Amino acid sequence: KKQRSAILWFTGLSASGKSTIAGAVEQALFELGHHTYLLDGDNVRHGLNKDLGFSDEDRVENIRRIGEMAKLFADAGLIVLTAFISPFRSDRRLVRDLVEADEFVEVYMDTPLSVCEQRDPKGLYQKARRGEIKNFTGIDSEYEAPEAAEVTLNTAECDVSECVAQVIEYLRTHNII
Ligand code: GGZ
Repeated sequence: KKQRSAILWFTGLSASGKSTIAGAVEQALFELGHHTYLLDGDNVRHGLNKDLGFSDEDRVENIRRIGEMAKLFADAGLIVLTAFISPFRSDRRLVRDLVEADEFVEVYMDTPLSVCEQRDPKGLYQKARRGEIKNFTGIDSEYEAPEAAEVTLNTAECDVSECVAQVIEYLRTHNII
């Protein structure tokens, strides 16, 4: 049976668990025999998009390019996973409109800011609070939460395997896998 291509678009604050859950979902899909590709800061912001920073304008362009890239990988037949804050609703909408309606799965990491800030794995929230980093999402730059995400996860309440199961369940019930 041929797999359907799709874009699993993870969105949420820094330290909300996007990369962790996207990576674990990718592993689960691999074990089920699906072909996937994960786009995240490590392979995009350090490469193709290394000319972009964190102004509103640069974030818009970051997401635009990532969306176009995700579409290309989906055209190639892959299940694409993306893990970027993607803070603006209008940018996520533009990406959604690049592909068929049932090919775009928005996964909202609804982890509270207080939890993300407590985790602060790179000390970035602390720097942002001190004013050493400007335009930090959730502190002095807007995050517009999705209004109708296909999947909503809260890593403060669910562990990794529960979150993965929720995504896989969605993909199954919607005949994506
Ligand atoms: C938000 C920032 C910022 C600012 C650097 N605001 O937790 P991280 O470190 O590893 O992930 C964050 C990453 C966000 O990049 P994205 O490409 O996902 O952002 S966007 O979709 O808004 O374009 C964080 C780090 O970069 N970082 N400065 N000011 N996150």
